[in-house]
Amino acid sequence: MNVEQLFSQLWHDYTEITPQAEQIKQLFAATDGIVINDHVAFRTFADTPLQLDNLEPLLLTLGYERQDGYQFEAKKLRAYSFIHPDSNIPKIFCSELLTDQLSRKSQEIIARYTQQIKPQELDLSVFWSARHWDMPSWDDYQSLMMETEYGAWLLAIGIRVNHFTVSVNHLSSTDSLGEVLQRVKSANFNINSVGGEIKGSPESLLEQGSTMADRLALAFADGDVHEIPTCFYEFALRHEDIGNELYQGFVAANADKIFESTSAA
Ligand code: OOG
Ligand code: NI
Repeated sequence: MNVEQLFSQLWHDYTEITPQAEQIKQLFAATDGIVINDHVAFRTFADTPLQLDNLEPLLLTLGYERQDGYQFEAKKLRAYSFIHPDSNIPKIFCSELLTDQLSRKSQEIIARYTQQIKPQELDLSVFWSARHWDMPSWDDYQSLMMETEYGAWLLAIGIRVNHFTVSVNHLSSTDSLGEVLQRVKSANFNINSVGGEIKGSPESLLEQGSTMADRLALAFADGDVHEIPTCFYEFALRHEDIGNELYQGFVAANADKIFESTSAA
């Protein structure tokens, strides 16, 4: 599978539970033609066969290079970003939940599910493999939600793309992230306003905004059906660094707030 086929598979998997992304993409395609993807993101559980260190080699095989590492102490996450030497290929942001830092109760809940992950030789299909464990009970989901929204999300959704990202730099109709977000709002989609709708500034070289995740009714293990957040769509505007190159990195302070796009509010 080449990188192009991978991203087409990922888009298919993502839009299946994130119909807003296809609608918003069409909105911009209508005025801008082609919509370029800046990056995608994945989430996983540390200390399992699906941990970040086991996913990384799959990306390296595709020619990606590890770009940087990030810590999110309050959220108990760590992450790596990956960049491809071919600048037309989207970047990848991959985080993992450091479960050993959670309360014993949360650790026990997560372990009951992650113990079901089979030891396996991973291939690229892991990136759209979703849950490797039974659907959680609503009780477990809610209990986890009180301590780690990321953990609850990951337990219900599993390993699959968490968001695609419109590259605002490549839009022909505007060079303003504020205008982009306004247009998305006018089409009746909710924007993540944690810390302000625009995360970052021209000075930090990366401005980002995102929708609030779509919501999908899912049947939990006890048979109850509940609507929960799935995935969201992001918009990124990159600025030139001192070498007059568009900054290609991520900004941890922005990311910390983008994570909140899957929270319920
Ligand atoms: C990833 C959040 C970070 C970015 O662009 O900084 C991110 C996530 O929600 O899993 O995507
Ligand atoms: Ni992102």
